[in-house]
Amino acid sequence: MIKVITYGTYDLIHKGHIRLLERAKALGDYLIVGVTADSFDRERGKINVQQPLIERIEAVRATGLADEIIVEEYEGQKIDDIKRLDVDIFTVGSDWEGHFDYLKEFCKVVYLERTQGISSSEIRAEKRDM
Ligand code: C2G
Repeated sequence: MIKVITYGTYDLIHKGHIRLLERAKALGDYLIVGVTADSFDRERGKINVQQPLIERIEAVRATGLADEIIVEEYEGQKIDDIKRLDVDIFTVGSDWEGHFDYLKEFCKVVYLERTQGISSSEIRAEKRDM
């Protein structure tokens, strides 16, 4: 069984996120999605997140694409998760190209093309203008 892992905030879930999860799932047999804890997002400079962790987890669950959902709470957790969960493939969007190459020591790393023209920031801006 090929195990795939991917991570993200998944704020105001949109087509770009869903396309990413669909392609991540298609890379293997079992998809683990790491949803970032509110505190971890703040720590990494994401201060505009609209939905609390529980709502973002629920939105990922509702896609029906994740076989397992975990919470990402600290820098360096990816290595621990990959080892602990016996992951074969780590994947993330191409906006992160090169950034996670250090994980190649532990599993295969695949960057999937980011969907153009949609982002949580744009959705947040549209909501503000309404
Ligand atoms: N994504 C995409 N197309 C978009 C927007 C996002 O393919 N238009 C992808 C991102 O590349 C990422 C996933 O959807 O793989 C989740 O995106 P975010 O919620 O913005 O999460 P991010 O900040 O990219 O967190 O540890 C966290 C991870 O490193 C990624």
